[in-house]
Amino acid sequence: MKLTGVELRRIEMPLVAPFRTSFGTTTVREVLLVRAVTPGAEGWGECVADASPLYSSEYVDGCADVLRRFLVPAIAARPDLRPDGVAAVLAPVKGHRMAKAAIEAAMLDAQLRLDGVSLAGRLGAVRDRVPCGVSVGIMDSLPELLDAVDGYLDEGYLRIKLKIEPGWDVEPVRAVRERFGDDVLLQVDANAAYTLADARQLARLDEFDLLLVEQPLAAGDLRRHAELARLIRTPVCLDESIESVEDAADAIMLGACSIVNIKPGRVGGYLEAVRIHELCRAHDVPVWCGGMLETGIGRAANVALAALPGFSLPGDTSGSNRYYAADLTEPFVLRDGHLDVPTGPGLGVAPLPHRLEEVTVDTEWIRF
Ligand code: OSB
Ligand code: MG
Repeated sequence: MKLTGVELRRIEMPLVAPFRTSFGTTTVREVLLVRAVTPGAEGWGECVADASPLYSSEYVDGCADVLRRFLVPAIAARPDLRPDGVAAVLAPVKGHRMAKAAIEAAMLDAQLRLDGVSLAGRLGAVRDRVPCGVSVGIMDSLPELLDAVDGYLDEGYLRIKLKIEPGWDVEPVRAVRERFGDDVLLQVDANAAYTLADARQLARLDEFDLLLVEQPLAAGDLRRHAELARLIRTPVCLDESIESVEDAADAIMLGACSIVNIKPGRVGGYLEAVRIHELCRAHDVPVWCGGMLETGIGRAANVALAALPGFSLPGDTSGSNRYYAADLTEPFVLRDGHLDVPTGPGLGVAPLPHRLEEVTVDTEWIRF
């Protein structure tokens, strides 16, 4: 494809409420957007890295730096490169998957707009709407948590995920079960806050019939996840541990997980995400689409991915209003617990120009 240049744009999006996990609290989402410009169309990619390297080693300034110095120049040197060749051209640069995913997504969006094809169609979607869950942060008290969950269930969310950490695990799960009953689809996410020495504490969650426990142990620790999976009844799901299709294959073989959270940014892009989906499907391992507090740009692509056949569990693909009073795009609105999959070319959505202006803090144009 003929790129005339790439824009790196920094925006700041205030969340409707602080989001607390075992690794930190986010109140303003600092997002790096990548815009790929061709003579006939432009495409957008949202980099999911956070401002600080706490969820993973990547962070916004680091992503902008590696894009500017290494990734964008490597792409500029290959004038006829198509989106499905991006990963191979960027492979000599080690790691930096979130940065790679963002430029690949922007090029995919531009190419698909030129071709008049939706991202959902390109990836192999089989549904026109996807069932949605919501990720509920750690709160200061149980009453606050119950209020938040009550509100989300009222809105129609089909599955609740509670963030947990040592000291905030069995009690919040028990409180939600007692108040809302056993029929609520409920799962927890520890973001690697436990060690294998906590196996007995994690086994106390067994009685609550959770769908899964997400990433209880450290990202690099597949072996201990496999041990833990034998010590508890709740199915283990991996998030941070899975950065590639090879990681997913290893985790499945070792018995380190029986469910996979697929986040396109974490694994280096939507095309790698599809490969992980295919591998898991071949092994009867359910997958679901994770989230990183995306704006409408990243959300549109996640919803397209979540419409693939192996995504058999509700994802962290919540409506725009769960995150932002005003989204960057036309808002995604929950209807009957589902979000519609965009049907237009590429992402099917684009930033609203006035909104984009309001939230932009920096832009940088790299001419090819
Ligand atoms: O671990 O899934 C996670 C948000 C930021 C970083 C990591 C995670 C999350 C979430 C929220 O759980 C998912 C979402 O609603 O976007
Ligand atoms: Mg997670």
